[in-house]
Amino acid sequence: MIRYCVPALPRSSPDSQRRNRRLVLVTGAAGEVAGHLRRELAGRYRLRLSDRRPVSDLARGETFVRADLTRLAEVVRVAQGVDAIVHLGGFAVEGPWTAILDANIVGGYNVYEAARRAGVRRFVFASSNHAMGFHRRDHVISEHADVRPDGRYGVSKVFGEALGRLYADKYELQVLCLRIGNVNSVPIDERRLAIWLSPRDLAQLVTLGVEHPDIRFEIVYGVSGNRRSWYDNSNATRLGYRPQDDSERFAADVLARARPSNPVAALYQGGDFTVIEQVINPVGPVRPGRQRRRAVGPPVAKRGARR
Ligand code: 15L
Repeated sequence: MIRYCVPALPRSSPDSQRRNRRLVLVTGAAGEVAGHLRRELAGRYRLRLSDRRPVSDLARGETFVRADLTRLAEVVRVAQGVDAIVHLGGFAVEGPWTAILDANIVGGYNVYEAARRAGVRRFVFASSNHAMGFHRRDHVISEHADVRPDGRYGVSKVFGEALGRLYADKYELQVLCLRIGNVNSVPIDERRLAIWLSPRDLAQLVTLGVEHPDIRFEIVYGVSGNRRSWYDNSNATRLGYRPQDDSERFAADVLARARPSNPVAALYQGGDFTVIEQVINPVGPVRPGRQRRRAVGPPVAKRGARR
């Protein structure tokens, strides 16, 4: 494996350089994570943004092409001519099976298959900490730990990683799976102190996936350099990841606001996802005139501790 370090982002450069920049397709471009990523990657790549919902605030170097991930032909069309795909699209929390099936299982397959049909060489897959959510918080896990999804959503992320392995082995797609914790400007609660991913650290990881010369198939944890992390992220370090942020500077504030939580959720890395059926995205946009609903679910059965 070649030692690699992400080159600094060129903030301004001549037109010729701008034209030569890699063209990167970002799915799920209307989402929150994409919003952070677009800001952080500004000037580094040309971005083709895609989503079912429109993205209207286009910056220089960005174009928008609408596509529905459940329609293969549409995804193949948006993947034409790109150097890399950053697949953020899909259903982003636990939810009804049909929604996850369409957006993440069918949609995930379509995006990998579109990469193959369009001859794209690089793929960054936004996996999730919820692929591993039934690991206990007092265990430190690496990318080699058994998958322990904490819901249908987590299962769909394991499926996306498995597709990545298949397309890497069979079609030589170069795949980086990021098991993303929680992307936000600041960590929002005690669990997120362990799994927080700052926007600039997200951008660094995505850049590794797009540019690292020697990636075949890799899984890393998408977290900042948090002192409270429950991940052994040495695979990311080996690839050259040098996180710039650590949630610890927010810890005192976050812990001062902490409320007692469900004891089962508090035991496992996946938190609430392990005990409730449908999770309202804690960092998602609130539509005007609508209150953010509290996540609800069936009564929680008492469980013993498990590995
Ligand atoms: C995820 O995978 C979700 O996409 C995100 O919205 C958060 O809920 C995050 O996990 C989390 O665990 O905080």
